[in-house]
Amino acid sequence: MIVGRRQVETARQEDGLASMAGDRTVTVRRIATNVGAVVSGVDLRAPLAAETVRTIRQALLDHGVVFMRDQDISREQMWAFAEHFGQPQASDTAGSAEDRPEQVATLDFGPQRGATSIWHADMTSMATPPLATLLRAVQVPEFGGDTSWSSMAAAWDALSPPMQAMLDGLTALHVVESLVERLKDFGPQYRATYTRRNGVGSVHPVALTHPESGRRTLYVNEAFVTRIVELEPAESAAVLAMLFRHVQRPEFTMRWKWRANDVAFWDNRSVQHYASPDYVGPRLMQRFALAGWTPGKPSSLGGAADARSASRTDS
Ligand SMILES: O=C(O)CCC(=O)C(=O)O
Repeated sequence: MIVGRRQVETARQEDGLASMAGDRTVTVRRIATNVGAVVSGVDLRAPLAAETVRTIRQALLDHGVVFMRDQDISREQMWAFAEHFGQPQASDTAGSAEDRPEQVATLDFGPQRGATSIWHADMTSMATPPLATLLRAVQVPEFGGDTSWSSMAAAWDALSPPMQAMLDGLTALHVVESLVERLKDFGPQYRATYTRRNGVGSVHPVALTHPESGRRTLYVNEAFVTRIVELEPAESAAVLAMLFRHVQRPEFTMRWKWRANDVAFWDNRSVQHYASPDYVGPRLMQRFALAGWTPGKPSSLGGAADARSASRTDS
């Protein structure tokens, strides 16, 4: 179900003209009903006009994930783009404000690819999971290796009012251990680094009000959630099985077929994603995230960046 306000916003954007940046027209085009938009007319090799940053930020809030094609950019240029929206970190779990773009790895998940072929928001086992994530395709297979995203606001809206009332106010336990298992041989090393800094898990609300869009969203994912705390184990297992299936409904989702130099940028507060492991040959991606937010608490895209530029101005 799409609420009226969103339909109006969407119609406004569908005329394609979002803003002018220098002599370029920046356009935002939806690619599915509930999630995903392509932003065109942006060149991430050049400094971005403030209006372009605002357009991309709004597109991310409206659509959960945005894509920019043909971005043959360096790590430094991708990092500089990300800094408009928050504090980039090279590692979700061990990163800090001291991280630098040269630490961003070019990865082929290879034998660990099963780790991301499950519906998830990134690292929700942390007390402060990443706010948003960026992924750039460096080399893609001829076919396969698509990534899908699902709108957690659409998933919430489609639940019946009695089910929403039951879930409202409940909390869920998110743990890292099932990711450790999916990482296979790499798992034990990952567990050691992760738990030293982050413990083993966190409890977050089952449903959240998105701190910027104001939409209610479902915040449980199959990769990390093992238990709804307030329910009996058997009740919890049954409800979670229903919800993990529910978020996959095709009408909440979109699927992206990668080309080299595509950049995807998603809001971990409002979407889940799934990487299809159905490819042969190399699939090389560069990936990093924006420093975390506390689910259920205020947070904003651009909040950290705005604060940093304000403090630079003040001094
Ligand atoms: O490789 C992909 O398409 C997505 C990987 C993923 O799940 C992630 O970066 O969090």
